[in-house]
Amino acid sequence: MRLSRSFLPTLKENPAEAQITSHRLMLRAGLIRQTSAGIYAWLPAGLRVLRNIADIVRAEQNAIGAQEMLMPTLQSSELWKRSGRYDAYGPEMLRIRDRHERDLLYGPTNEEMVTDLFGQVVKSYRELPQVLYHVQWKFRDEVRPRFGVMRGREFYMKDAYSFDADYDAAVDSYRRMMLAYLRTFQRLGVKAIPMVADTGPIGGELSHEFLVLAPTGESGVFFDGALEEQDWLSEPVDISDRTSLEKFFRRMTSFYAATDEKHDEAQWAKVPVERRREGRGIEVGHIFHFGRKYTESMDISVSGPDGAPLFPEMGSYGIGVSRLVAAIIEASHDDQGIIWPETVAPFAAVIINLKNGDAQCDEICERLYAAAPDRLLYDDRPERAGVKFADADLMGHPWQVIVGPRGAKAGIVELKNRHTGERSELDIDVALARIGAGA
Ligand code: 5CA
Repeated sequence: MRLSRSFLPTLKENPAEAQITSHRLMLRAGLIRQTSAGIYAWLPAGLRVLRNIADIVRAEQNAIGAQEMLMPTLQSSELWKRSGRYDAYGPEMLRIRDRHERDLLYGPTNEEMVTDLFGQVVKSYRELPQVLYHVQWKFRDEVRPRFGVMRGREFYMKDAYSFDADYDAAVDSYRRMMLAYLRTFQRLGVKAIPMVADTGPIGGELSHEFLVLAPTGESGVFFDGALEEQDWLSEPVDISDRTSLEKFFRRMTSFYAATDEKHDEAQWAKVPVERRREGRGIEVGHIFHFGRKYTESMDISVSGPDGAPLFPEMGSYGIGVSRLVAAIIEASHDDQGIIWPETVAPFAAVIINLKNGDAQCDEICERLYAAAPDRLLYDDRPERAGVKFADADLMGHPWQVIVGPRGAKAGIVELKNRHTGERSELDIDVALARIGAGA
């Protein structure tokens, strides 16, 4: 994308309405704009980040055999009356009436709808397990939407739902999902710590939250620092084998981690002092096992091995995709701006032309840009170098390729790494290879 023609409105000043860093930086870097309270438009750069996150989430869901579908945002009230949650959900649910006086709602979550669809399709226990997911907008009429997309009213969520024949199989599904989550967050470049959690209005008895550490987080957290050092991507787990899943889960849960609601001083005391980590965290994911709560209340069964009706055991598994954009920024920024992990960055690199109109600079920049125009941002604006550097740091591109007249004569560009601040002078092709845009 050429910056001179793009819709990437950066702001020099801090917007007055933004109280936390991620909200300020998301507005200043031109990622989002508020359209009404707690509701945001995603501008081109913001949408790129949102998509990159969702794609990694999808890849790890698919890797454990979850199947993607897409359910609508509007749901019939009838579905929610069957589970008993239509009244129970309260004022957070946005209720809508259509021209035929039918009651609809904007989905805050999808347990009812997915259970109903499952019941229409799956007839026998032999077809289990099934894990279904979608990535879709949700709406919760929060009393106090705040901190930008961190606590919005409309937000983007991946929600998955598992259906199993019995409790043990449901626990396997839960553990597979736990692994998928750990791998997802690691690939996203954030440390999200799994913690035993309360189940709240979703219900159920087994639940973990995933929290990203940040001083602005809403929950107090206590955990064993060893959890931050684990490499879940190379954890040897055979996801089709119960014993292997159990071994992984035992190892993971052997490290102490709890939010202030569940904190246990006696267990905490057993964590070696030098490994104790205390702070605040942002909830970016939440997984639940709740058994037959919905299949029974909605009367959805399949035929069991003995021919009698069997009510599948369920779990539901959420990731706050739009909240993650903010959480990643909270965890990865400096005074100059955002520092995107490479896997989620809107652009792999920005090309900074220090002298627009200089034949050699222009030629080199065009050549660099042509290598991957979809993934590179070319700052071709007739601005001062200082403005370009400041915007590049603010937007947080992992790499800056700086092209000035002196280097251009020798076919050399400067490469700056946003994360480490390291600079090196390189041949054009070497620089392209370094930013992952080489031939
Ligand atoms: N049905 C279950 C799991 S699919 C569920 O809805 N879980 S949840 O309520 O915990 O939401 C899942 C994730 O969505 C949360 O962990 C959080 O990251 C995100 N989320 C929840 N509310 C908001 C909100 N108001 N703004 C932004 N993200 C939110």
